[in-house]
Amino acid sequence: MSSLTKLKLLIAAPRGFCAGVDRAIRIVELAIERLGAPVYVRHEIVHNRFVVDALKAKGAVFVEELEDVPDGAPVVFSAHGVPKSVPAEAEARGLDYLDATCPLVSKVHSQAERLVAAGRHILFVGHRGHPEVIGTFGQVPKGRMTLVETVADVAALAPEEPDNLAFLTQTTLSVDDTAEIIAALKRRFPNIHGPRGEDICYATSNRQSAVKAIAPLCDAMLVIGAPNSSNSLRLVEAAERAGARAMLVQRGRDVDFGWLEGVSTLGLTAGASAPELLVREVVDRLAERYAVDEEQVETAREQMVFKLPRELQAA
Ligand code: 0CM
Ligand code: SF4
Repeated sequence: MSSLTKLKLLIAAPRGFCAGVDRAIRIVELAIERLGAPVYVRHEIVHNRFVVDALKAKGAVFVEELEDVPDGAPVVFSAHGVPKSVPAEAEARGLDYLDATCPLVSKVHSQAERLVAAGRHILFVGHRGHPEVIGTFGQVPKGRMTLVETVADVAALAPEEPDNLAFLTQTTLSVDDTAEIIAALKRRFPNIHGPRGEDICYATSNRQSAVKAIAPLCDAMLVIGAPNSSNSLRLVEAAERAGARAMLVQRGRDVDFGWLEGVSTLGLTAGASAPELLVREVVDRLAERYAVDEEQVETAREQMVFKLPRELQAA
């Protein structure tokens, strides 16, 4: 008989890769197949080191700026999107580029352009410094968009034309925090124009809902994801707010058995950029110390698939 302590493991579904991540990785793989290595990628294609390392092994070279791409080399832009200046510079240099921006991020880009063309000033709800925020700000001329990170920021706004505002949001925010910020915006600026809800994507909101369903049943929760992955960090917060201790881990060896002391029911999920093989790795690591009883808790089914860019569709 096994002497291992029992551990009930509730695994969230949906978890892990979303349609935008699948598409972005496929774009890099196909570019390497079609054009040959090396294919340059501007910024981590998605925020996950294991995805990045796997693509490096296939011939991708990751750089932060376009100026680090040599003349004549093909380049892919990451799923998070880029300011308009980036494809413009690539064109000016005659670089062959592919855009792996998630279509749900591109949708926000076009809304931003349209709103500014209609003369509105945009209040953009997002996290300062995140590449998606930098990319979306880069769709419109300087001064036409203002960042709002918190409810307190809303109170401090002093727009020139308070009746001519619109709001948009980053795709990977906390559903609950964003609802509060939008409510504050609508209270202060009753004529503000905005999307029906917000621009948080289906994958972000489904993964948060799954965590909220599981966390109250758990003593603790592990979220697989990278420290620079916004959607993964939001899952840690969602679990904590739902009453579970929560921790972000990048892979199996990050599991801290000391931290798990006294835990009899553990929740497990993965951010939109974390591959499923890491979920298996974490479960295997847990099985070194516990008699793990796995159960999948499904709160939604996802069937979203995004088309590849036209240049790659024939492949
Ligand atoms: O935006 P975030 O930091 O969550 O990016 P990610 O690469 O972890 O997840 C997928 C995406 C996008 C856009
Ligand atoms: Fe697109 Fe959402 Fe996935 Fe980001 S998390 S790549 S916005 S589907």
